[in-house]
Amino acid sequence: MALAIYNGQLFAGGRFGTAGGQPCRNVARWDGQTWRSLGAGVDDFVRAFAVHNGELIAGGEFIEADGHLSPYWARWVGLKGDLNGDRQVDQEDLAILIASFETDGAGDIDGDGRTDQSDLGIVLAHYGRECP
Ligand SMILES: [Ca+2]
Ligand SMILES: [Ca+2]
Repeated sequence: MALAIYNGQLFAGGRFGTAGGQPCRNVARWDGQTWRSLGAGVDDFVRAFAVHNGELIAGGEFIEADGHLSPYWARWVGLKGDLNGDRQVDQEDLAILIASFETDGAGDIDGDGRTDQSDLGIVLAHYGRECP
């Protein structure tokens, strides 16, 4: 099992088909409330994660990632401020941030261990954006 914190969310990789009852193929993302899939997942064992240049890199024994040929490694580019992982930054993300304000909870986007105005600034700076 490999674990990483990226964009304020916990990522888990390994060899599994579901996470918390959600279908997740070998890789999953915890948004603070529920496990979510990363697209179509990857087709085999995830061994390790690394965060580099704002991207989450996964390495393992897979050949495909999210339905594309991507042997042994894959990159996940998150949308900054998208706390619930629905690929857009909107009032739901703002609500998650406000609910965890002044705690170490789900709204800690910059990873300094605290949800505060700098994280709020990130959400507001990206508000209304959607991932292509
Ligand atoms: Ca969102
Ligand atoms: Ca923070």
